[in-house]
Amino acid sequence: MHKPILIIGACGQIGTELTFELRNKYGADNVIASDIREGSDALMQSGPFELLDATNYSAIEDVVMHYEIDEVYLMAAMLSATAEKFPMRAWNLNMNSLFNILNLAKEKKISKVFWPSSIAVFGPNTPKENTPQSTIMEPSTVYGISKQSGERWCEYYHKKYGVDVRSVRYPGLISWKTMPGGGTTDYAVEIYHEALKTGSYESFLDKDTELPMMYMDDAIRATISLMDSPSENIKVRSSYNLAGMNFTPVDVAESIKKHIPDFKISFAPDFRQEIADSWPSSIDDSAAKEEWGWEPRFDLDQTTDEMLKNLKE
Ligand code: AKB
Repeated sequence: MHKPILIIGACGQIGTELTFELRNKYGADNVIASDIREGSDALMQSGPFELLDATNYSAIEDVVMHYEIDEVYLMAAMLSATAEKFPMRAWNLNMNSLFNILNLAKEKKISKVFWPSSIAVFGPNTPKENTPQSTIMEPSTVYGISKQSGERWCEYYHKKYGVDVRSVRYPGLISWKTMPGGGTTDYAVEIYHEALKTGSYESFLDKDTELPMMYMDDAIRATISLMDSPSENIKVRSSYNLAGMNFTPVDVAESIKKHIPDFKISFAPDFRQEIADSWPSSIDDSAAKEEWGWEPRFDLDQTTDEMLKNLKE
């Protein structure tokens, strides 16, 4: 039987789906969901839940001891667009939560950690096309700075203290179960909701802004597969590049038009354009493919099919 797992930030976009999937795989009682607020009824009713502040070390330690937690997935974070508005709050949340979990692992109170990084670790001086695993990283956003620092700390805790920490650099994630909150890639979820509701969408990113994206099922599969891989296969202890598909707002609109021919898109770029312009447009994820067998399954048209079908229901 798998040892108990704690998910911190379980009510967010990734956390919700990760909780369902891990509960399916390891049994509901083995997966403790936690967040600073309660989540959807479906999530709250699917297994144990604790209200938990990711920045409160002793509260996390109490939950870890109480449930005899072995693995922690730390999904709580402030995303790129919101972090530009609240830089110090973002820094405190994104860094203190990570230190809390790394220190619990250093003290051998837990044995494995998953922590999400992001394509935001890259910056305007990074090669934009097929961005390599190791390259220039000069993030120009608060969120990107916190994720890049986090990566350095993960690698440091692994090398110095033997902490088994694993991470991927998520691209923009597209899902129908939970809305994203405060990200720059959120347009790629909103557009499907608006296509069904009003038949049109005003994009806050410009028409030819190409970004790396991924359907949530692929992201969850990547996360669990990385955590299931033998430790010796995991050579990268900062964070792995992870790619699914790349597209622009126009590409999504064209894909939606195959189902809703009258769909209209317009463009009104706001402050998030500058953030998007500093990020890669495509990612080289060969290290993840070679070291732990990563392979994406969903392209843009398959994502559109899934999104429209499920949102309609
Ligand atoms: C964001 O837009 O901030 C996130 C991310 C790419 O990490 N979706």
